[in-house]
Amino acid sequence: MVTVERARLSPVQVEFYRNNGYLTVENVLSPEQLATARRIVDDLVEQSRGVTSNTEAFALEEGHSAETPRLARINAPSKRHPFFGELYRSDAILDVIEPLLGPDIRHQGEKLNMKTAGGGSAVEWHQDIAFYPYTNDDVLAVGVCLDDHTLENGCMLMIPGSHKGPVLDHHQDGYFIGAISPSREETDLSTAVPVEVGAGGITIHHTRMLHASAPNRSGKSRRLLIYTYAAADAWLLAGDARFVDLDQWNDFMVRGEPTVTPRVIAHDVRMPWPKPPLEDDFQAGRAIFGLQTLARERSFEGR
Ligand SMILES: O=C(O)CCC(=O)C(=O)O
Repeated sequence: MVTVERARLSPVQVEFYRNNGYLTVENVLSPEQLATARRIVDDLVEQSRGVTSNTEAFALEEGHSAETPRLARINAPSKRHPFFGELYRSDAILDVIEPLLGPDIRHQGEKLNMKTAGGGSAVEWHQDIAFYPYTNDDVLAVGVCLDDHTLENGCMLMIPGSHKGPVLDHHQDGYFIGAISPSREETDLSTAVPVEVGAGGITIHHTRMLHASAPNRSGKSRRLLIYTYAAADAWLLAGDARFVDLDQWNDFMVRGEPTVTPRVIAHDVRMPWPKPPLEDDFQAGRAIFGLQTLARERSFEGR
């Protein structure tokens, strides 16, 4: 039997995260977990052959057809297969992030960005906190790499240290479009670093990290399962469809104890409202893939 050593962060890695706002950790998934995740994703892509427009489960990529299924995103992966719920609750991931978030952790969101070979869409520059403002900023995203992530297949790009800067303007013509305008902002995007990780490894980025990714121009897929986690005392300021009552909210606790006394820190916040008149795309999970570009290409002035 092969024993897999569980990844834990060293003090140097924790300091790297605090200073730079991101981190990579290799070999977080066991080979068996990786193989299971890939098999389930392949099955879901098979199921998408019968789909001709965006659904609750699938955001379609350009060129999707029954013959050549191409997905931009699988929404809410744990609703598609329980494995993904087990994974976001697993010690394999929680042991890694506990030194960054503290002992009380809530799972806050999930998606699986597909970036298929030969054309998977770009993700424009944005900060996650612009979509989801909280009472404090102990919030991060874990990206579980189901393939090797390289510059060629569109790995994430990050601006080290940007998590210490302001929340930038993600609006255009008065609407929230989920992307900054590189020409408008003072941020120096030339300092971007590619975040390359092997399959089975994870990326971690702070909720204020400015990040993006290029299209996948390679012949290899780049699948990224994203789980968002928050310290239990970080409460959303802009609402959450899952927050129907306290019991349901607390069901998303994955470690430690819940609380009804949010920790409120002084930090700048922008609300992700109003949404542009592209509600179907937002609901279908295309708020990142494609929509950012679509939104930019349209003018919402006067609507
Ligand atoms: O898939 C990517 O490259 C990044 C995705 C991302 O930043 C997001 O979905 O918030």
